[in-house]
Amino acid sequence: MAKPTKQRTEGTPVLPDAQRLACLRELEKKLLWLASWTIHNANHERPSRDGLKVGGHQASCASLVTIMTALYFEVLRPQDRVAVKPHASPVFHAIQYLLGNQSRDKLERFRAFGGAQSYPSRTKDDDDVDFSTGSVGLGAAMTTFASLVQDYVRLKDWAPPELPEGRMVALVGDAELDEGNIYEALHDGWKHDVRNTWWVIDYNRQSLDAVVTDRLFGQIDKLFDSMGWNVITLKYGKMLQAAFELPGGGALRQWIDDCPNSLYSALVFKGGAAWRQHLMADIGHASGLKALLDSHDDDRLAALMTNLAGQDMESVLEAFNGVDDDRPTCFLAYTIKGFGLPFAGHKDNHAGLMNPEQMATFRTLNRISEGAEWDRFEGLDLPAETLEAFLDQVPFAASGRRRHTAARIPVPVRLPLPSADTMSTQEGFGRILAELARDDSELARRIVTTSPDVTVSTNLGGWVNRRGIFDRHARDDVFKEQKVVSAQRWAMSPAGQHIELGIAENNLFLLLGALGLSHSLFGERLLPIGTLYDSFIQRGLDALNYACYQDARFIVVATPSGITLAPEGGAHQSISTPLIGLAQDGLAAFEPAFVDELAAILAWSFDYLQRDGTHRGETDWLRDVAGGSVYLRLSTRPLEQPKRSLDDSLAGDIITGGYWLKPPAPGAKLAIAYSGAVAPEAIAAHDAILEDLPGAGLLAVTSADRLNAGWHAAERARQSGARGAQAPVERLLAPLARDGALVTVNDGHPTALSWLGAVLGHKVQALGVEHFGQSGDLPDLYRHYRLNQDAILEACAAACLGLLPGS
Ligand SMILES: Cc1ncc(C[n+]2csc(CCOP(=O)(O)OP(=O)(O)O)c2C)c(N)n1
Ligand SMILES: [Mg+2]
Repeated sequence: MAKPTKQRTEGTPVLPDAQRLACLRELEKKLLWLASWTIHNANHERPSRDGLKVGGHQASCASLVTIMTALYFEVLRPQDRVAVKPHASPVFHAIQYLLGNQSRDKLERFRAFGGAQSYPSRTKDDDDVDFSTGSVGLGAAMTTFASLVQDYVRLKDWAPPELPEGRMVALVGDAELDEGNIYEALHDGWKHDVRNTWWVIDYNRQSLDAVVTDRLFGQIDKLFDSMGWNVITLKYGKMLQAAFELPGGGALRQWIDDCPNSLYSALVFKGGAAWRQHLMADIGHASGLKALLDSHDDDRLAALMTNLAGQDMESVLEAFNGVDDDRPTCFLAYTIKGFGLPFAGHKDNHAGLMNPEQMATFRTLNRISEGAEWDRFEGLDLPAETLEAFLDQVPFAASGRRRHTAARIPVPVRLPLPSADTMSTQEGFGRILAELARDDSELARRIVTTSPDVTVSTNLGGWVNRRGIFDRHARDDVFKEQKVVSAQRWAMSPAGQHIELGIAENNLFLLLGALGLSHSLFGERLLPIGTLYDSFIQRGLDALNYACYQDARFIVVATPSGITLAPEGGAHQSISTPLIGLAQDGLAAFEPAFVDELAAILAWSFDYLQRDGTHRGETDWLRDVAGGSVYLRLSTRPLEQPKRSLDDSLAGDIITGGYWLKPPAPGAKLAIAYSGAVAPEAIAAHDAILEDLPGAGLLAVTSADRLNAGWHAAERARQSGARGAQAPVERLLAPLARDGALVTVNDGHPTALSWLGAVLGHKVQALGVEHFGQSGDLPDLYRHYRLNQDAILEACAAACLGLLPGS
């Protein structure tokens, strides 16, 4: 469905074909050496201090060396972005080493502290990784969404003029296609008419444990074709193609086509004599076959039979250079895992490492002398100057650093505050965004929202009605045209600012990841907001983790949440998400109770998303200098709103993570701490206690995550000698008597707040939800799960009586 458009004219190779090919073949050889040596060095040459195997994947690297040589040294342009198959990381680092962007020191410390990372990492490596990879399947999917984001930015005419349209390229292990997220991404990609995306499948027919099912290629072919992709199969290399033209060649081709993957792999491992024996036994009677085989000695026969197009430089270049349109394209590249290494084709080769003897043989083969292992051109046939000159003209490296930056979008200190006596945080969120949508500000223009089919039910409708839905093509709202009354106006156009996704939550987080890297990938800042039901965060959790790991910047609004979602019941009622909020790195989690708190948090979040300072260590308690993403856990429970106007100090406390809604008297023996939608129960219980304990405090925890982070940071700082360090939560709890008690209450796992007792050593009675919810109304559910006023009072009584086990 994507319309092909001719797009690249630049980058015509400067060298004659034969010379170019010769250089590429030399570099291909060098990459295989360097990748293998990097892993060998880490495992055998570097002293081990802990007895752990260091690991690395020499066979997986060998599988992709030809393809990566062709891509990086000829085909790619600086504007292209690549997700490299995770276990081909050493090949990537070696490429950057040859291009002068990676140091020898980092290669020598591959998989060691501060060295090149085991799997390419945007944040931990410094040699220009475009997309981190590691959890298989996610890198590939990420390219699809990055391509969508590229279109979003370009269709708004924002793209910097000097930055041409790029291709989003994924180098994908064939077993990665087992991951369900691949299919979800293809499906949503199809809906969005994705283009400029290449997936190169390293079809070595091996995974970690095993050889893959026979004839998988047929499935792959059909699948990509059905999703509107162009499929280019690279099966036979030039040598085999030539052999097929000889007498007996037809039979040979048929034999290979029919050969089960396992047998092919086993014969690859066994070598020339085994090939000959098998071929003779199976098709020796075919006319011309024996002569064809006899014209090859064992080594040459092995070379012929393993001449697959994915590892044949000419075939690979032909395939890549032959594409001149923007259709999404899948290259199904036949390869051999471990090609060129002693365990080529062996089914157990995934984590296999060459032993020192095998490495010595490999070294001889590569003509590498002792001490010259890291020399860039040692052992190659072409002179170093020729190769150096070739590397100097590599188009991919032409413009130096490929990461971009974007100016900050100004954010007002306060956002418009919806007025209503009673409101839920979810409704407040929708109204704040709808109000922003009226605005002609840069902030409003740069916000992009997305949701996996829960746009309306998470209250984004108002925003979408004003800002429209993004689509590469203008599409009318048929319901509106037909005068069917609806509150939702869903016209689509390139100007729209909401990207509607199918239900797959994985795709939501991958899209947020891509949108949240727009400033770095495409030089244009976006402020992405994604909404989903809180319980379904877990459905997309790995993609959320993946987005955070790349340091993408976004706001995820999860609503509704907890058993407060009362009638919906059961597994829709999230329990553990507050703990995800606490533990997920790169994500500041908030659970406000009131809409004025939410407005303050949102305003801060838009700024926090854009920060990029260097984390200052333990004195930067909350990592506020470096910035990050934000998770808001909201609710549909309408709450009476406090009548107050937030001053800067209170707004600051809300961002820090908590404030005293009712401050305790100095030396108070009791305080109730609550988060989110259970505020009315906490407030009522607190009121009731005041008769007996007039000094009791009521602590509103807006971000358990940030309070907790600050506490741990302060502890670490004191351990390291900064004796005066004090965390915000320590300051907050300081007025309470040391032998006082805390009752904590939240609609989620109680551990999210119960740690508060450990800060200064207060006894804790923790209320929360530990078991699956069920349908009901709030009185029944809060009673059953012990979140109601009575339960809080009982907990307060137990706390004051100091009830301990056995007492
Ligand atoms: C989500 C996830 N599950 C499991 C793994 C562990 N793992 C790493 S590589 C691999 C097999 C990959 O096979 P393939 O994609 O075909 O790559 P090849 O090494 O054959 O090129 C597995 C299971 C992982 N990295 N990520
Ligand atoms: Mg494989």
